[in-house]
Amino acid sequence: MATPVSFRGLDAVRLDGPRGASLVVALQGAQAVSWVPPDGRERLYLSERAVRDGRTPIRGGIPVCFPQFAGLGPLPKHGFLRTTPWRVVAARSGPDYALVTLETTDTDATRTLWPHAFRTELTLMLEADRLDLELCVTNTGGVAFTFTGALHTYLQVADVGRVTIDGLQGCAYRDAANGDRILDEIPSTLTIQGEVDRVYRNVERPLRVATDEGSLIVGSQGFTDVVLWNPGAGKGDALADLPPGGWRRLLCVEAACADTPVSVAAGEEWYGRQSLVVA
Ligand code: TA6
Repeated sequence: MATPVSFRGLDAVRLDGPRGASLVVALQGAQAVSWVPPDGRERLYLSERAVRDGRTPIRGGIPVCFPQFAGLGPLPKHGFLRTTPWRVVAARSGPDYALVTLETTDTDATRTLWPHAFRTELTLMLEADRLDLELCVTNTGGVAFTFTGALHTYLQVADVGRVTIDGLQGCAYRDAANGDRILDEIPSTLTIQGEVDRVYRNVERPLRVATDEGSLIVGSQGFTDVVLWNPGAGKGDALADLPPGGWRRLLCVEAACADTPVSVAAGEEWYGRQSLVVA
């Protein structure tokens, strides 16, 4: 059962899962804005300065970026789905799970920006210590299209400088904070010191994101890339929708198709998934 709620000023639905786990999903963008597993600790960062006007991107949670990742094309940054209203099309639960599916389709406004017919569905499945998000993109038109995109997950951390990330060894990355240089010298355990904005390519293993308070295993399927983003102090404090020092409390670990666009033939579907597991 997905219960309509107002969450910090956002129109949303709430899922109550096993052992007290909960999830809140804003209707704008089908954006998860709160995930609390049974231990009671919020795992998603949502800025207290996030704009809640129904049309500005919401800073935090899990934005759905489509059909363009970041500024990799002529569309608004990260595409238009994160500023689009979605609707709930299914919700159900059992003893071990609760799930909700939201959908949006092309409109006159989206076709003005991007001349394609599509349906996107996001299914969010909550288990006791696990959250899965599955994005399904259907080409409902008569010609193939390509897209880039991401599930732009903002994890909440006590101090980003104390986080370690394992699992990216061997993956080359494009360093967007460093002139888009392609680099491949990656230590087995990564830490975040200063601004980080990297697209790791062809990531096949799940990552372990460890904080002082515990770890998350972050996996994906369908998405080829993993993006790590933290704006650091300079850029973070310049963002109007982040509070001073807010950058310290977030780390984006994104399941993305950024550097290799996805092609979807007429009438076909594409699926991508990100899984977050409390470890
Ligand atoms: O995914 C990383 C990134 O593209 C960064 O370059 C950074 O700008 C971030 O997304 C947030 O973008 P936004 O448009 O939400 O400010």
